[in-house]
Amino acid sequence: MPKTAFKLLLLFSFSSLTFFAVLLLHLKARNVPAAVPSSLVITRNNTSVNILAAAVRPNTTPTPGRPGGALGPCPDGPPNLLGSLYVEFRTNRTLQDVRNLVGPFLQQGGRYRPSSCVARQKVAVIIPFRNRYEHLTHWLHYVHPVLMRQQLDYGVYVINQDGDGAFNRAKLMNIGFVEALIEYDYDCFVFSDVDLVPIDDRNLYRCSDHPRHLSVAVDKFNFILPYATIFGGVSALSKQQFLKVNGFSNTFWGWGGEDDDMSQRISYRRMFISRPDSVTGRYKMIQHERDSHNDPNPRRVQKLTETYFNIIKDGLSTLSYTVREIRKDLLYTLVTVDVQADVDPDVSRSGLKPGSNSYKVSLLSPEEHFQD
Ligand code: UDH
Ligand code: NGS
Repeated sequence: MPKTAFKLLLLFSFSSLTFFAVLLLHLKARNVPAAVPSSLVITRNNTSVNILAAAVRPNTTPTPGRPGGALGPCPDGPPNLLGSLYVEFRTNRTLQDVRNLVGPFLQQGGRYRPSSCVARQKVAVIIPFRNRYEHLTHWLHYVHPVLMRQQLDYGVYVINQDGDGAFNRAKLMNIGFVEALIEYDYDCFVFSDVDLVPIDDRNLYRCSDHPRHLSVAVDKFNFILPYATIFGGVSALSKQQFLKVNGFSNTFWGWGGEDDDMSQRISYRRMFISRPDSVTGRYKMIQHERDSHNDPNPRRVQKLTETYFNIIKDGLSTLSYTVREIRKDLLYTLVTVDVQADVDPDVSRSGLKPGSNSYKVSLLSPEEHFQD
């Protein structure tokens, strides 16, 4: 081989190697697992709040049940589980029926903790919500007893989007995380659609080493996981895991994609999705038509190509909302919020309705809602 050609080949190999080394270093630098922040400022009611500061929590945190001082920890495997459950939605049960049935075991706000042992985890169950009281009634009827048998120290938070603007499931869940944390020192957050009821109580509403997808086998999908990375429906993240991914994106308006965005956040932060097996992870979904103001977001697929660059720019760290009302029912805490659809440029980009906050249908109480 002539000397010049050899030199050229050497130069080419060297520059290629340098290029790939730099590229690798660059990707690695962007992809380092983020440290969990020690302070996190969000905007709540136009005021900056550091939600990780202990001072945020009132001294009088509700502590339902007997004082836990003398009690031992609950067993890792709750002893009173039933396994497979019978679930039926074709009944005209009312919220009052459910209050009568499970209310005696609960503290105001849908709070519970076992009286015979100290729960292994403090779990906030967060439900993104608007105008689905009938579904909520079924959910409360079936899920409260499951959570009690699972011996959790838990609270149920229904995060109700005020007004008729484009629905934002993910932002409501971020708000639920903050509102629950302001109230009590939760260490695990289960995010659940209101229309999904587990039909096996061995599916523990707890957090594990990695973010957990719980609604693995839904009747609507013939009890088959529709795709490997799905993270929608019901999922659980510990406080640390949720902080590590900066929560959900706030900018998915309308239906679809926000759960896939979270799934990508998890993998970009070097975590995996854990799941129960497909028998334990069975769910029944309450059938329904598409809600108004929750049309598929036409930008959702494009947005998923941007997750990587948006994790730190869009999430808990940029969360801003206004609390309209906090109402304590015996069965749940209802937090009605303005998610500020009218000031988010992503809403108009999506072509969805910014909506108004003067349309107060979502502020109707369940009783009012059921009146003909
Ligand atoms: N949600 C509400 N109110 C709304 C929209 C959504 O409470 O107006 C909440 C609720 O917790 C629900 C979750 O957001 O379970 C997810 O929304 P969804 O149930 O609309 O999403 P899903 O993917 O259904 O289950 C999409 C519409 C399917 C139409 C099928 C027509 N046959
Ligand atoms: C995917 C959506 C997810 C959704 C999943 C299941 O296509 O947000 O379907 O939806 N992703 C995108 O649209 C990018 S379901 O059939 O349960 O309504 O969760």
